[in-house]
Amino acid sequence: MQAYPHFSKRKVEILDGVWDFCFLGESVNLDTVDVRKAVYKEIMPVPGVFDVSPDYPGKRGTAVYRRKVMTDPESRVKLRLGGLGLWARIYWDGNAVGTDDLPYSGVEFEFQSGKGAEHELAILIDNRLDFKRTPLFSQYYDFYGFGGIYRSVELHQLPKCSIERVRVTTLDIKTGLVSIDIALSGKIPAKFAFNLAFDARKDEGFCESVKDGHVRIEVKVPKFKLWSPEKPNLHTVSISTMDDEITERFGVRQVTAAKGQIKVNGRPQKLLGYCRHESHMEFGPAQPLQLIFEDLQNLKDLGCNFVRGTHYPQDQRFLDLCDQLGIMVWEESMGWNNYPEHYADRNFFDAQVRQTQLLVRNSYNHPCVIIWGFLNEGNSETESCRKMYSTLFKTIRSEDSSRLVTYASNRAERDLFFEMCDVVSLNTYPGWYAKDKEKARPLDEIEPCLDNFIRHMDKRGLKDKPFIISEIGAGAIYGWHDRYRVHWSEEYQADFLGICANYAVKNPRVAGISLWHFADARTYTSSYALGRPRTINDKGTLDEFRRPKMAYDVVKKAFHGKKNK
Ligand code: ADA
Repeated sequence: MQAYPHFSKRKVEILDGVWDFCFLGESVNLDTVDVRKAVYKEIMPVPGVFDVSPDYPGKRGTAVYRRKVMTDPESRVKLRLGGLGLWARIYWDGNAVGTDDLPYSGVEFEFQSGKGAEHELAILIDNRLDFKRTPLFSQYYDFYGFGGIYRSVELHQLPKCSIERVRVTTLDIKTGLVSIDIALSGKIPAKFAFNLAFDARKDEGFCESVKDGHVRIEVKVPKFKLWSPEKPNLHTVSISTMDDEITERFGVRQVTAAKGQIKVNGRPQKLLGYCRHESHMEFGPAQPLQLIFEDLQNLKDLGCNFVRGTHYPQDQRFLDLCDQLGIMVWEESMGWNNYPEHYADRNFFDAQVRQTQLLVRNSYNHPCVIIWGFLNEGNSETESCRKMYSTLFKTIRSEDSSRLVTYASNRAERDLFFEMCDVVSLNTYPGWYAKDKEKARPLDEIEPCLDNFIRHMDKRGLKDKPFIISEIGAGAIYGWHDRYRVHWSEEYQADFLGICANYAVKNPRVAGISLWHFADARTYTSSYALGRPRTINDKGTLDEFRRPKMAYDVVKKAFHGKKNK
């Protein structure tokens, strides 16, 4: 499955397959490394991560992937990478053409192909934990930092003037009026002549002035149908010239927040769902389509209409499928409990801004994405961190004013920045990381803790902002049962999630919930793992192989509006 956008006129080669592979070592100096000297005795799949493979399990170091590609001589080419980690440098015929320090981000590199038709493409990957090189990922994050090429790689041969992306923004849900923003690159004319066709219908000719490489027009989508979670109608728009054509898919829909509610096309939606990591014991983040699809089937079966894609930009195929299935998504850039010292670091600050901007640009046309987020559980209680938060809000809002913006806070009453949000989101673990360790029944902490926070919001004047419980959960080891219904047993987790899911369903002050989390996932392999049996974050309602735990049926009943006994 190739995610949107599609390009039907230019030469596009999907480079997925088997590449040559060489693991260079654990202490390679990246300033002096010469990829031309690599000796390729092995092969590896792309997409794929070497550190889940039986030959390199858990290995950290530097590796290089290589393959041959063909292009027309002296052509302008673009390499589109769906996402990789943790850090990469790209070489074309032995020369560096770009670096990527944004794990999971979709990135592009444009360059000249040079002489001849056959070329060597090499991607140097480094998955060592180094704050300087990869400021967005640190060892203490509670999810595994994989090494490899996570998603598809495409090579495009570009015409003289190429159509890069088209952004479609709904302006009026009554008439189907949308704005179309076409981004061009290469030899850009002062006036751009193109054809536009919705849903592969007859096209219409336009000739418009270009401003800063963009053409903007407003048009009505003929015979449009609104996108909603209940009826996920989609449209396509194709923009074409003599030598290039792009097709983007979009939905006509409007997202708003008012009086504590989140609305799609003016209709209140209660968001019921899960946080989900793109992680699997065998594939890491290089998810087969079948896995993504089955995860979504499970979520649908659970009664979910919402997924929070934690804690990084999501696979575009996942978002395409959510568009089709009517699952609303919160997508966020990467962060995990970052400190004021991180925000004070120029590299980190800059990488946050770049990844957040790319997040919005790459996923702009997905109607399923209704919320943008960033800095999961960052330090939002210290005044010196305000600049990082306000900059990210500004970054998103200057790219997109059609969605809601939030961040998942774990600072509760101490949080200083809720006022900046469209939606207030709280990660909280009463009854798990319990405050009162003397309590005989920690489950009793859950409802009062949530009630208290809602009272705090009201007192603070935040009553009109929708409230999402962005994380809440408890660990359970798959197959471990206990009549005491204690911590780590499937029984405890089922009781716990039952309380949370029912609370969210019944309480009108809760606009949404994303339970922590959908499926068990690999985490730390250091002593941070104490409290993470098997080095897995086992708060999944399904285990790491997607086997349902007891909580599955309990949540399913609650989300389907049925009362648990
Ligand atoms: C946090 C964090 C999650 C996970 C969770 C947990 O809320 O956002 O990524 O680490 O805690 O399992 O404790």
